[in-house]
Amino acid sequence: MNIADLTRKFGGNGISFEEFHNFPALRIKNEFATALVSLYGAHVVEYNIPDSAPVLWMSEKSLFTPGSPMRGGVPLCFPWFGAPPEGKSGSHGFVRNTMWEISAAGIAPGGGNFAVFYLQTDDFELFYTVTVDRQLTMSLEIENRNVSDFHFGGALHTYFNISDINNITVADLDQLPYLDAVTGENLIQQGDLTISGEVDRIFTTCGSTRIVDPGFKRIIHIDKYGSNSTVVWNPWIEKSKRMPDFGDDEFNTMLCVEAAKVPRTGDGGTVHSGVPVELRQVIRVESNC
Ligand code: TA6
Repeated sequence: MNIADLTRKFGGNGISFEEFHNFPALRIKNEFATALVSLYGAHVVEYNIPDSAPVLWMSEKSLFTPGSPMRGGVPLCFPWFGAPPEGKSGSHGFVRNTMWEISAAGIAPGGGNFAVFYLQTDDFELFYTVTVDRQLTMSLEIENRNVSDFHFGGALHTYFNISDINNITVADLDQLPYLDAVTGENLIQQGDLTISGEVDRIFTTCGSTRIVDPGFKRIIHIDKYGSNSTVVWNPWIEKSKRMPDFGDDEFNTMLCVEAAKVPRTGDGGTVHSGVPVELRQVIRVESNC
């Protein structure tokens, strides 16, 4: 469906459509915030609130081509997290490299706006609801199209825009167990997490996390539902250089904090026939001058 048809069907009341690097994208703009969601990957590429720096980060070297994931915003990792299973290809699944449809969009209960993105395969149906009001809520509902159980991994792989990687802390992880995916060690977090090298940690927790950013005078609250794994990732210097869609110095202003389902650490997802499963992340920005 082209932008004119999308506009006719879903536009109005804070919802409009525009092109984002050759893909149609849905824009939500209301009293609380503005957000942009590409139909390619149902990928939230922008989330801005008044009087604050952009909340999400996008690499200046990101690809915007069919078959390649975008480097930034909120890539949807599904139906696997990380390396592909036997006989499959592509890191983090394929739904982020696929065109989605829109099934609904409008005014959300209590104000703000929502949009529902839809994708169906032989094995599953996905309903991804993005709601923009005083916070950004991203809810992925997974339905099993077959009788036998469907097992998955996944993540709302959120790239946050930060003022300076040397000056932020990630709070509420103290004493939590984590797999250090850089070293392969299973460790316990000591105090708030600060970043001074490559960090790729899968924390076992169903709890909330905060990014405390004095440079932007804000705290980003990250709540979640349906996940017992929180991934924190910054590639630092050497890995940044190895990624062609990532600027060598861009690690300084980004941090991934992700609500995830990670089979590798015992938190794989299972969808029984007729019983939908939800993975949700809620982002709320608190300005602290
Ligand atoms: O979420 C952390 C991670 O799994 C890292 O290991 C790193 O590979 C990152 O995802 C980016 O993955 P991608 O496939 O998007 O390049």
